[in-house]
Amino acid sequence: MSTIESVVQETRVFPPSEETVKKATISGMAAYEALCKEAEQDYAGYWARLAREHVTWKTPFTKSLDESEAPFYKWFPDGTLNVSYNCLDRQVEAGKGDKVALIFEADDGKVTKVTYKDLLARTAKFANALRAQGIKKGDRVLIYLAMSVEGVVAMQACARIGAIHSVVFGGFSAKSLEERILDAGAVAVITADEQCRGGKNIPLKPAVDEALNLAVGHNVKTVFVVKRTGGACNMVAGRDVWYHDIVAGQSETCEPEWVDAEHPLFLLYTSGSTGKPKGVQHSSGGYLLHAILTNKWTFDLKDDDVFWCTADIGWVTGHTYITYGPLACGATEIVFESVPTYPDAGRFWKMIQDHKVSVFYTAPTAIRSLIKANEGNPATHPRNYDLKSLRILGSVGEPINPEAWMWYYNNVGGGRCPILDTFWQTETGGHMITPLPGVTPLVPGSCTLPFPGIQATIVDETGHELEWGKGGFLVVKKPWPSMIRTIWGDADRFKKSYFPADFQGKLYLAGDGAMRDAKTGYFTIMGRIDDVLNVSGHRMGTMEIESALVANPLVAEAAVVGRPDDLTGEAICAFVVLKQSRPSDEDAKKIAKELRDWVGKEIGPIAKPKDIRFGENLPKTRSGKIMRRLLRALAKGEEITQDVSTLENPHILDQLKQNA
Ligand code: 6R9
Repeated sequence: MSTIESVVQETRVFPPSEETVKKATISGMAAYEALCKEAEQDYAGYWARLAREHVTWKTPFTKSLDESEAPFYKWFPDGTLNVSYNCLDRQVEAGKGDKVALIFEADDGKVTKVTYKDLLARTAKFANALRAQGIKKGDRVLIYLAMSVEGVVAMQACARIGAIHSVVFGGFSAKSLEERILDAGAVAVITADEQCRGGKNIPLKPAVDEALNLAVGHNVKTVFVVKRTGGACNMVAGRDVWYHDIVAGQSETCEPEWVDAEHPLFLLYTSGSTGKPKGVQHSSGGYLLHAILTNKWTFDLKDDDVFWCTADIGWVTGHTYITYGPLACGATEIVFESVPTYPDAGRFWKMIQDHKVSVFYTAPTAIRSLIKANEGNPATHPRNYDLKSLRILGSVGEPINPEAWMWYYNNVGGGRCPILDTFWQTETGGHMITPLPGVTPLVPGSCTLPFPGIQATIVDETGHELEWGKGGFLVVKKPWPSMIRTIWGDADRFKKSYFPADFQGKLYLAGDGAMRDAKTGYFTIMGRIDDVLNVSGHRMGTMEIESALVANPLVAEAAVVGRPDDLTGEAICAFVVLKQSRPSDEDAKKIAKELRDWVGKEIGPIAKPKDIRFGENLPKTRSGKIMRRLLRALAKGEEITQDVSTLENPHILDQLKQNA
C-alpha cells in the first residue's frame, strides 16, 4: 500500500496527554483557535503584536507590513535589529551567560560545552576578524563547513556584522560550490581542512580550491580555514588564512551592525524545477520572529529543555532549528558532528540518554534506516537506553509513513511523547503545518493543522479553494513574516515560481500536492507537483541531474524521474541514451558506475542515481516530447497499461525496463 493510501485510511488518533496540555505554552484547542482567529481578522496586526513581544528591536517598527510591491512583501520595514544580538547578547543580559548554549559531540564522542557567554565571545572575535578582512554589511560569505561549533559561530558572526551568509552542505561537490560562489558573488569562503564522519577524515578544503579555480571572475578575497583534523591542507598565500590565527588577539566584544528588518540574513540554495539551483533569500526580522515562535510553540521550548535537531547547518532545518531559533529562545542544544549509525545504530539513543535530551527533532529517513538497523540488531535497540528525558519528538523533510511514525512513537517516545510532523520548506523559513504538543490530536502520517497565523489551504489549478476531501495544490493565502523575499538575482523567477499568474499572483504556491481530511480538515502532503525529488529528505531537481548527465561526453540524452523507495522515500532513476550504441551487461554496469561518479562530482554524492537504464532512445511523442509518465511507471516496475498510441518508438520500453 502506498504511503498516501495508508495515511488516508489511518484511523488511529492520539490526543495530547493532560500533562502535556498543562505544560504547553499554547494549551488546548481553544487557545489555538483564538490565535488563528486573531490572525484571520488582522494578519498584519497579529504578527506585529508577536514581533513586539518576542523580538528585541534596536528601533521599534511603526509599520507592520508594506504590501505596496506585493508579492515582494516587507515586514516591520522601519524597525532595526540584529539577529546575533537577539540570540546571544540578549541571553547574557538576561543572566543566562553561564548557561550551556551548545553541547557539541564530535564524531569520536568527545563532548565540548559552550556557554552563552563563551559563544558570544567567540562570535564577537570572529565577527571582528571578518571586519578586519574588510567584510562588511551586505557582503556575501559562503560557508562550507561540517557540523561544528565554528559553523554556528561563523553564521552568527556574519549576522552580527550584517554580512549575508550562504551555507553550502559539505556533501556538495566543487562544481556545486563554484556555481553558488558565482551566483551569490561571494567575497569570502569559510571552510575547514577536513570533516570527520563515521571514523573517517574527509577533506573539505580541496573542493574550495577547485571551485575557486573553476569560478572565472569570482570575487573571493579571503578563505578562512578551520583546523579540524590537522591533515594536509594547501594554503594559498595572500588568500587563505587559518581561523585560529585570525581570531587570536581579536576583542571579545563587537558592536552589532543594526540592520533594517528586511536586510537579508542569508541565502540558501535549493533545487527547483529548472536546472539552476535557486538562492532563496531570507530577511532578518521576519525570519527571526518565526524561528522564535515555532521553537516556543511547536517544540514548546522551556528553560530546562535540552533540544536536539539532527539536521545539518547546510539545510534550512539547521538554520532555523540549530543556529537561530533555539539560541534566540535561550535553550541548550546539541550540535552533532557524526552520523546516526556510528559507531553503531544506538548512537542517537545513547546521546539522548547521556545529554538528557528532552526535545528531539529528526527526519523520517533517519528513523527508517534506524528501524532497519535496530530491528536486526537488538543490542542497539532504543529499549536498551534510558530515554525518559524525552518529552517531545519531531519529524521533518518528507512525509512520515504511519509505520515509521508508530515505531518512533512507541520505541523512542515510549508511547508518551507527541510526534510533531512539521511540514515546511526552505522558502517558508519555519514550520507551516504542524501539530502543537498541547493542542492537536495526532494522526500518524498527517502534519495536521496550520501553525497559528499561517493561512494554508488547497486549491484547484485555477486557484479556487477546494472542499475538504479533495486533493489539489497546497497554497498560503496571506503573507507571513518568515516567507522567502526573493530569489537572489532573479526576481522574475521568484514571482513565477511562488506567486504564479494562474492564481492572480496572490497565493503562495508551495509546490506540493495535498489534501484535507473530509471530517477533521487535517492536511496530508501528497508530494511535489513539480520536477523536484525528495531523496532522504534532500531536495533534488530532476533537471539538475539531467543537465549533469548530459554534460558527460558519453551521454546524448537523459531523463530523470523518481520512484518510491522504502528507505530513502524516493530514489533517483535515470534513463540514458549514449552517443555510442546501447551497452549491455558488463559494459552497461561499467558505464553506469562512471555516470554515477560523474554526477557525484558534478553535484554531490546525494544526487547519484540509484537506477540507471540505457535505451537506444527515450519514449517520445511524435512531436518529440519525452513521455515522463511512462518513465515513472517504468521506474516503479509497473506494467505499462497506459495509452502508448502517441508513442513514436514503443519497442524501447522493453529496453528501459532493465537496470544496468
Ligand atoms: C524543511 C525542509 C521542502 C519539501 C516540501 C515537501 C517536503 C518537508 C515535510 C515534507 C511531508 C513533511 N517536506 N517536510 N513533506 N511532510 N513534514 O525539508 O525544506 O529541503 O526545502 O524541502 O520537503 O515536499 O516541499 P526543503
